[in-house]
Amino acid sequence: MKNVALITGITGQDGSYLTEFLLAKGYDVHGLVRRHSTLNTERIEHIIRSDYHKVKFFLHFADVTDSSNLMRLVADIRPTEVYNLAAQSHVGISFEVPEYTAEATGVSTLKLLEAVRVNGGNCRFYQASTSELYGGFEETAPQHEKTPFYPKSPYGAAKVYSYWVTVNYRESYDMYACNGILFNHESPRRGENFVTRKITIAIAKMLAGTQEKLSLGNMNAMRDWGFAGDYVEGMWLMLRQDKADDYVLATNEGHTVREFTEAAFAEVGIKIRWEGEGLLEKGYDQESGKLLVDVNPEFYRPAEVEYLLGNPAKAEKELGWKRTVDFKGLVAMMMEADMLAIAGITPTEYKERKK
Ligand code: NAP
Ligand code: F7E
Repeated sequence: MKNVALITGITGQDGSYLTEFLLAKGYDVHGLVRRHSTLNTERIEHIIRSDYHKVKFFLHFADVTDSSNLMRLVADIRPTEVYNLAAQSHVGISFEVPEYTAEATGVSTLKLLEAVRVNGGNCRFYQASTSELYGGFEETAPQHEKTPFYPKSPYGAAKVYSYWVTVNYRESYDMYACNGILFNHESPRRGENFVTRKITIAIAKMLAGTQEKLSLGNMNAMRDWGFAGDYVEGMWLMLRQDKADDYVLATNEGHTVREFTEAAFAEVGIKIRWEGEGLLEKGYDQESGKLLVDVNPEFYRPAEVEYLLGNPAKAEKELGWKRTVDFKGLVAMMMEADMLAIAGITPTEYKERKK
């Protein structure tokens, strides 16, 4: 039987890596794209321009809040695997647009599951669940598949709904439906307003002379950051098992936002000297004394998830999943990509600078 994947959120970070991964495995890939007034296909532009387009790779206009649209597309495409990656995925912004987040990140999962069920229910379903389910529950860190949920944002709450409705469809209708509970994963394709990419872009711009300083929110927040390319393989592995189940993907290595910032500056040869605390904390170039980092309360959230650290033991044992990029490798990859793209440096110049 032909492998046919349907990906919601194909224009996002994970959607783009997953598409490359599945096309390389010989899948037909169908992706749902929202209508925008500006171009939003930057991350998959290279695939649109490749020989795959309209042969093995197909795009369809859709919005995951529109159930009639989903119903029709599932009926037309007849996917063998569905990867539900679409979401309003920014935690901070979910406080600004809570109702829309509930629709796009929560109820839309029910709409897609229902579209699959009504159309026969016999394809495999991946739900993009998240470490934000755990939110404020730090006691048993590293968090794992059995850690209780305590979401701390409209985004987290919407994802809790999606998690449980996926389990519910598995148990009620015997559907092959899995939750991948993924801890933060990043890449040079990460959205520009997530903290890691915000940092690497800011440093590249500062070195190009087009930005003065980097302003951040809570620098004590700790995250378990992995590489997105590793995590999409985990999604696919979850759909290869005899029985559907839920799995954590993480690195079990935690770093604060401050440590990420230091590591990113270190990649371009700058050592940071920190002074002050909380809102008054500032980071200076140790050599020149120039102010490089400060804190702006604009980037604080009404409720913060302070500490996320994941235990991927179940995925490692049952799926054979293993991450290939560590924290230092991830920071280096992201910093280099933004230096080449933004600071206009050639790979040779970048290597020279790093010596
Ligand atoms: P992302 O870069 O923000 O991509 C989100 C995707 O969803 C984009 O393609 C976006 O389309 C699409 N989308 C949003 N609202 C939609 C709507 N109403 N209808 C149709 N499409 C819509 O997110 P990501 O980092 O790739 O993450 C993928 C999924 O994993 C998300 O569900 C996220 O919540 C979840 N997750 C991410 C992480 C992480 O660390 N990256 C960790 C755990 C879970 P546009 O391009 O049109 O905006
Ligand atoms: O924040 C702190 C912020 O926005 C990380 C999404 O993919 O991962 C992501 O959610 C931490 C938070 O990601 C700034 O307060 C400080 O503590 O990069 P982020 P996130 O909120 O962890 C999870 C797993 C998902 O599922 C989500 O979809 O960094 N922080 N200063 C800041 N964050 C941002 N964005 N901007 C700052 O200036």
